[in-house]
Amino acid sequence: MINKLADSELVLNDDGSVYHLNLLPEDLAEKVILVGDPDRVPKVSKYFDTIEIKKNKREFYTHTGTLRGERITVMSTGIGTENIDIVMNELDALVNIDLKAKEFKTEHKALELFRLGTCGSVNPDIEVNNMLVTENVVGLDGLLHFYQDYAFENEFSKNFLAKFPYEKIKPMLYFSDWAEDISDYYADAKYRGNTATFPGFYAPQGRQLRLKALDDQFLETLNDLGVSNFEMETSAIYGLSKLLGHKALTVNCVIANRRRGEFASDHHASEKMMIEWVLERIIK
Ligand code: R1P
Ligand code: URA
Repeated sequence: MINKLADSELVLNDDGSVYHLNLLPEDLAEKVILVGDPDRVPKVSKYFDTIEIKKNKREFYTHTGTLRGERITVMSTGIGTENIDIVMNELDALVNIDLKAKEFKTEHKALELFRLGTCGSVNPDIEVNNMLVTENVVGLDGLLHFYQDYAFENEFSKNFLAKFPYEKIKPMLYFSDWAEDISDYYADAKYRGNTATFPGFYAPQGRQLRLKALDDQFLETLNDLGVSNFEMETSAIYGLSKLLGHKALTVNCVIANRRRGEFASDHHASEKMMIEWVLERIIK
C-alpha cells in the first residue's frame, strides 16, 4: 500500500483542515454524535456544559464541547450515504492520518459514533414517537460496492439475501457488533431492529407521487424479510465503521408508520426525547 498520500487524494483546505468537514484534528472528540439535519446540531449541543468549537462548511456543521466533563462532538451529515462516504473518510483521516505528513499513523484510534436520526417504519406494529436501535442494516444504496472487503454475514443476512426478490437491486448487509457489546445501555429501548438504508426518499422508500415505484408492495416485502424501519444513512455508517475500525450505533426516532399511513404530529418532541435519552446514556 502507498503510504504517502498525494494532494489530490487527501484534500486539505489552506489552514490544513480536511476538505469538506473543515475540521482540524484538535476540533474533534473521540465520541461523535452524527445527525442528518444541521438544525439538530444546536438541539444536541445545548445540553453540553461548554462548547469550544463551532465550525461548518456546506451541510456539515460541527460543535465540540464537554458533557458532564467528557469531550464530545456533534456533527450534521446532511442526507444520504454519499455524504456519509465523505464524513466517515474525513473523520477517520482526522484521527488516523498525519495530515501534515499525509501519512498513515502507526497507531489506530477508534471513534465512537452515534447516529441520532429519524426514520420510517415498515412494520405496522412499530409505533411513531418511539426510538429504534439498529442491530442489522440492509444497504440498498450501493456505496459499499465501491470498496473492497465489505462482506459481512450473519443469520439475518443469509436469510435476507436468500429471499430478496428484486434482481436489479444488490443489497449489502452489515451489523453493529458494538450494539451487542453495549446492549446494557439500550436495555430499555422500546425497539431494536433491522434497518433498511435507501438511496432516496420517494420511490426507493415506496412513495409514489406522480411516478410509479418498482413494486407497490416493496415495503411489505421488506417487512416480510425481517426489516423493521428505514432511513438513508446507517448502511454506510455501519459498513465504513467496520472497514475503518470505528464503533457505530444508530438510534432513530420513528416519525412515520408507512403501513398505517401515520406521521408523528409532533416529531420535534420525539426528536427532543431521543436526544435526551441518548445523551443520558452515552455519558454517565
Ligand atoms: C429524510 O427526510 C432524512 O431524514 C432521515 C433520513 O435518513 C434522511 O436523512 O434522517 P435525519 O433526520 O437524520 O436526516
Ligand atoms: N426518514 C426517512 O428517510 N423517511 C421517512 O419517511 C421518515 C424519516
